[in-house]
Amino acid sequence: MRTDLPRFHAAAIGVVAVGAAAAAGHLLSAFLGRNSSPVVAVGNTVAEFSPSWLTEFGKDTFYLYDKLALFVGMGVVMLVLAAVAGLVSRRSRTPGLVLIGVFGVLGVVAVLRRPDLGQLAIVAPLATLLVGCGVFSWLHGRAFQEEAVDGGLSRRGFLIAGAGAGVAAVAGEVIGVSRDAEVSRAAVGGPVPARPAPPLPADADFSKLGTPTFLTPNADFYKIDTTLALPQVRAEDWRLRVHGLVERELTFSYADIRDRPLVERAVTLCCVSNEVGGELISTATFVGVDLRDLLTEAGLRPEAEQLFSTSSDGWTCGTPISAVLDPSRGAMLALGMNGEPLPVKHGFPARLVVPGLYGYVSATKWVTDLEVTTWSARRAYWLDRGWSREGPVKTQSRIDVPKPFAAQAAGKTIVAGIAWAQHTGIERVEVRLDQGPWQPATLTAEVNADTWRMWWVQLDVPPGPHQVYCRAVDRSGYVQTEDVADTVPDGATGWHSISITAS
Ligand SMILES: Nc1nc2c(c(=O)[nH]1)N[C@H]1C(S)=C(S)[C@@H](COP(=O)(O)O)O[C@H]1N2
Ligand SMILES: [Mo]
Repeated sequence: MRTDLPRFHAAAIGVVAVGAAAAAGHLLSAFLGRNSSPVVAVGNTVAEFSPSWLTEFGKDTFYLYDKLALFVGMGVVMLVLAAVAGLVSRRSRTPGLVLIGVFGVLGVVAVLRRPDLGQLAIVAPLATLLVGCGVFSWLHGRAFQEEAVDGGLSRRGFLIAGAGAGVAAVAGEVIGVSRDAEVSRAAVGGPVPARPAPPLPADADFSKLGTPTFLTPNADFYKIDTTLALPQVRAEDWRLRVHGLVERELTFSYADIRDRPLVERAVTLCCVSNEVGGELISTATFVGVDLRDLLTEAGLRPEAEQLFSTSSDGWTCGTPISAVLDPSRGAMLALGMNGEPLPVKHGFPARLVVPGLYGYVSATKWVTDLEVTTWSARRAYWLDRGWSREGPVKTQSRIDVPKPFAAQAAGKTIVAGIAWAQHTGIERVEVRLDQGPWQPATLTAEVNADTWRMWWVQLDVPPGPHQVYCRAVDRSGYVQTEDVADTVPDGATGWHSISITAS
């Protein structure tokens, strides 16, 4: 009779046990809050503690798939560690149990660190810990019995544990996604503005020429955030606390905000990570209340410098109080977007929108806490990762038509695109063929200074290869600079240009 397990068999026991453990936690997280899934919580913690060079590398290398890359990387590490737990247990189950116990405790700690979970959430990683140790012990025991009988693999045990894990993981994903915030979102209905935005002029875009539509459909609106699993905040559970350098602390429920007279404004949001010519810009009508009113009701103290906002998942953002109070800017606490409640991925139940500032210093999604404070007292999330404290949106323009490297017929050619200078407004856009003169483009009607404008121009293009450039001039008289700046620390600059070949 053998006294130790074959290597492959031992490793497989570790892998199946850890897989079943992770799946069990994931299934429970569907009921306890998505972020209580130990795998998600460990991923969040890894992302949080990663040095900024690593997260920047991840973003540069994997672009919008950096989170997927993180999960795949975690999966590989888990697989290896699980196999190791099996391999060190070829004789006795104790070493593997200890290792799995240690992973389990790390999962518990990662979930405990989440700021957005109730106390019950601890059940998910505890289940992971128990299932991991239990399945490991069980498979290990069976393996020894069966080894004694025929020296073969414990196929039935693997089948049961493996199938159970698969079903639990898929069910956890499906149930988790379908519950929570989506249900609540469907129940609240679209917030109705007492002061709707003025109707859009008929010529608000040149989408027939290939520019974006003036309003970006919610499904196409660019999305940027640090979360791995979308925060699931139900409107009925949501509270907004206003505190810090104020005369009186205030707390609002969803109904408190929704029942106030709501205002609707069209605003173009833009990400500081948007490269010249990039796609991280979109426009929507937002419905909400003036942030200024909430702060005024709380009574601002004169030392106030920064509105420090926190989301349900612990992301933080610092906005200058001056921008929040500026009546011409219309900073909002928004509940609605393009006639619907905010989509979950855009911050349901509530987010901040402050026209003229990049999202990372203004647009907190799933916002639950507003602290009025000073710059020195609080440092927001991206500040310690190389981005600057203030982020006014830089005046920019982009060519959308023709597409780069398009083969063109020589002769009259339509060039069209977008330009933006939120809070200042676009004065004009100019387009240049190679080193020729700048030619003024035709602009769409201005909806308001906080939204993008579309433009088009007709160029006479001789045969051969060409470069087409555009630049915007804003209402302050500023001419968009040719100087190229990286997105870090406060937004890219430079002219967008495309190569075309006419024949
Ligand atoms: N809670 C939370 N809010 C957030 C972020 C985040 O990571 N977490 N990212 C900000 C950034 S960098 C941008 S550009 C905008 C993007 O908003 P959108 O995803 O609705 O387009 O959200 C902002 N609000
Ligand atoms: Mo951003």
